[in-house]
Amino acid sequence: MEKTLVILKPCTVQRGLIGEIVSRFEKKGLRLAGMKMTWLTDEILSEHYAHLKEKPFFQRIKDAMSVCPVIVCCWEGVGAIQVVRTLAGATNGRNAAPGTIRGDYSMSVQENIVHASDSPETAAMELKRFFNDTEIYDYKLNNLLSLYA
Ligand code: YYY
Ligand code: MG
Repeated sequence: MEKTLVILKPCTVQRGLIGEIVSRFEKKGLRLAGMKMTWLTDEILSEHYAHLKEKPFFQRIKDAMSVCPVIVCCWEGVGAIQVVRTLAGATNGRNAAPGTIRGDYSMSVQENIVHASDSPETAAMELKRFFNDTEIYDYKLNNLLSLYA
């Protein structure tokens, strides 16, 4: 089953939207395989945004990503990487379609609520970057058992 990395960015923590955004992924039917709060360092952000290091906004996004702790999540499901990208919506919140996370909660390109891995290769790399193997949990979702056992 496919796994992908989502980061709930500092803007999401600051605005009190953690629960609402996690709820979007839960309601869609993705399985939460890992989750933690962590304060991202300049070092890990330089690695994470290495593909943008020539951009004029490189330092600005690293600063924005480290104003407070973030929530890193591993979501699992069939085609989870693309499913999560579709739920997230276009990078710029002003262009993102209504109904997407960014479309519903963001008016900004930088403060756009979530990071989501964009391919199987980056998902594998990014999950390794933010989680140890022991922090990713394999368990079955069984709604009836959870309700009545
Ligand atoms: O994958 P996604 O987050 O949709 O966009 P990327 O092109 O990978 O850019 C990463 C991150 O950089 C974006 O979520 C906001 C920020 N950013 C920005 O602040 N200004 C831009 N013009 C482009 C991207
Ligand atoms: Mg990206």
